[in-house]
Amino acid sequence: MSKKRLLVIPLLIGLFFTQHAITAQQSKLILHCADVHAFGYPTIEGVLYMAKLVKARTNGRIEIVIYPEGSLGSEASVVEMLQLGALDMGRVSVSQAAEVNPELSVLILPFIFKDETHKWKVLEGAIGSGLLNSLRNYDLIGLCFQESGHRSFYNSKGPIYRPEDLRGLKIRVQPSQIMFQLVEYFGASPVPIDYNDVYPALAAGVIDGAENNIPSYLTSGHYKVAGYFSYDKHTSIPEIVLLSKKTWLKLTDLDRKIIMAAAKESVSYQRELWSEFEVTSRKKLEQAGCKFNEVDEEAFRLGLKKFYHKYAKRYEKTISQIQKVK
Ligand code: BDP
Repeated sequence: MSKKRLLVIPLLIGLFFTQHAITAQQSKLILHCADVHAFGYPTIEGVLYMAKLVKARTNGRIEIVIYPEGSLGSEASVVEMLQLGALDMGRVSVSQAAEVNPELSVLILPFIFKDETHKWKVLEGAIGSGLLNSLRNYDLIGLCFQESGHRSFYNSKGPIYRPEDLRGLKIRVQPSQIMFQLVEYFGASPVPIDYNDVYPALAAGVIDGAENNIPSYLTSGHYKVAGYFSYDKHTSIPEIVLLSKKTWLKLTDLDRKIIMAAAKESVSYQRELWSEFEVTSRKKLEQAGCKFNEVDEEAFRLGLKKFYHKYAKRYEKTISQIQKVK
């Protein structure tokens, strides 16, 4: 072998390994994901479950890193960052995704679902997947829905039994058009505030109450400053896990399939976790001295036809499809 060849071969081998190392490094991907809740809350735990599946199925090549407790900003700004491609993933309330794609508003409407079984038939059936897909037109990829129970009113003044009892109360709402209209329709004064700013507003008496599910009422600490929880269950807004379309377009077909499948598989785990968390949260709240009361549900449902007529007429077709799901 000539001297020249002897030099070239190790050079080529060296080049091969450097190239290989660069490619391996390049294909390592970290997906940054935002959530307003803390670790341990079922939304985050659902995404962590998904992350574990993705990591295992890509041999550690794709990792999902979560930024909890609203550290990346409000849910509205998270959705905007996802649309711009400044963030890869976010878990938000459907009400915030509906702000960019109003078609999702059907999932927010009061008493739209008969019960949890009906809700999940809708979410995991043609209507739910149609709504997830519709987000592509808004630069978002809908990966899956998550459970979030029912939302009810709570406040610092006293128990609510009928909508009339809400009159004169300043109630925080999510920055969402439908939620604003709904709470106003029930007779309260709606005040849109970002989730992580609600506690100080309640503590300072700027607002009298808010509305949310039992786990959020506990983990946000709102119960400490608004001790009356009235179980009216006026909406059952699901959570949603979103990916930026800009990130999606950079993925290979195989990676897209892995991520989609992991998201879908994480749902039953998240739902189970949710049921347990809801029960333990209520126990803790009762021990802390919170006053829970049942309401006159008929009084809350009464007149909703008018609400649907006034604010949801454009979704009539989907609403009737939802009602037909058995
Ligand atoms: C919680 C949802 C969270 C919302 C929050 C809110 O998990 O995504 O941001 O309600 O009311 O139940 O803003």
